[in-house]
This record gives sequence, structure tokens and C-alpha cells, in this order.
Amino acid sequence: MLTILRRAMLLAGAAATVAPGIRRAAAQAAPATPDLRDLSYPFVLPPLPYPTTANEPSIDAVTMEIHHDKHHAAYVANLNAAVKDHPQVAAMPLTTMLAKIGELPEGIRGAVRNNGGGHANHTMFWTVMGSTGGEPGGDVAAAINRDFGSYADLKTSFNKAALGQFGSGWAMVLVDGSGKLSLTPRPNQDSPLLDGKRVLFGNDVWEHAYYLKYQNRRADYAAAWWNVINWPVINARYQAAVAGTLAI
Ligand code: MN3
Repeated sequence: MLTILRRAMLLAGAAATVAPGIRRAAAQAAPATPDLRDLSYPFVLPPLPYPTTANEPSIDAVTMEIHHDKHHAAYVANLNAAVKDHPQVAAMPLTTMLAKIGELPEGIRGAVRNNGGGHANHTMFWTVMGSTGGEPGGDVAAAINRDFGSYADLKTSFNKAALGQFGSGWAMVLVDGSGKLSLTPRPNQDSPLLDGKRVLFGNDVWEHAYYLKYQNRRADYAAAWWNVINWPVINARYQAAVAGTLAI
């Protein structure tokens, strides 16, 4: 029995040693299945859809781990704490909480804006990474060329927005129901869902997203980020936006 257990553990250990490459290849081959559903109370931290090493070397594993396990987890915990004594608010899906932020009790408005926005933003963020970047394909490539001129032009404008965001915030590409794309920087955790808009993809330019590896070099992080973005997932989000089924 012990021998079998030990053998199983050795095999598991060997698998873990070779797994990152295999899992990475598998993740690329797998069909894109981003979570497009709305979120509701009690909110839970979604697991990372890949190992913390999946975005190495562009984003280091320790940053991924702290960012997900500590920062995103805190937004979830704080959002739950904010709405738990407000059953009418807690009954709303997250998109409604954010879209109706001005109608929420004043005492929890800021907490929902910051932590609900943080939960929505990071839920999107994890799913649009974990791959190998490269040129976009499919319908989203045509939309990028139509609305930004080219992929190179999009990257230039997007990175400029990422660098121009004073302090903490995001650079995001929005998508409307007709498939039209637009670029927007957002401060803090302000989600475009506050304005009833939908995010196609976005990059987190809070220092917690890059400081361990890049310190003050936000430009280097912004440039490297494109190496891990997941075009199949972004294409699926695009299709969902046009179909009206993209929630978060
Ligand atoms: Mn963050």
C-alpha cells in the first residue's frame, strides 16, 4: 500500500515537473471557454484558469499568485461584506449593482464601486491572459483593423492609455452590441459596467500587477503583456458581446 502510494506520489511529482509545458500546450489547444456569466452574491473568487506560471516570463508566478489570491480575494471579501446587510442590493447580479450604483444606499456605494468593480475587472482579466499573444484572428481582427487601423495601431494607442493612467487603473477596449470597439483608460477599479458598457479586454496597470518584476517600468510591463493575451478567449468575448450574452 505504502509502495503504491509512494509510486503515485513520485508519478505526481514527475507530472508536476513536466506539466507546465504540457498544460500550456493543452491550454492553447483547448476551446476558448471564458466565463461570460453574470456574478451574484455570495461572490466567490474564481480560480485562475491556468497555473500561476502560465504567464512567465512576461508576468512572474509570484505576482500572479499575490494578485489573484490576495488582491482579487480582498475585493470579493469586501464586496460581500458591503452588501450582506442590504438584501435588496445583495439580490442584484453584479452588473446591475454597478449599473445602478447611484441608486444604492449611500453608505455602501463607494465599497460596491471599488470592490464590485475590482471583482468584475479581475474576473475578466485572468481569462484574457494565459496564452501566447501573437496576431489576433477571426472577427475581432477585422474589428480591430476597422476601428483602430491595425493591430499595431491598437497596441500603440492602448499602451499610451496604460502609461497615461496617472496612478492606479486600467487600459481597456470596450465593445458595444454592434461589435464596435473603443479604447478607454479607467481610474482605480472603475468598471465600464458602471456606465452599462462591456469590456472586450483590459490590462491592469495598478502597481500590484507588475511591481515585483518591473518596479517603476510600467512601459516594459505594458509591452510584455501582449505576449500572454488570449485571442481565442477575446474572440469568444467579442462574439458574446455581439450576441448580447457578455455579462462581465
Ligand atoms: Mn489588480
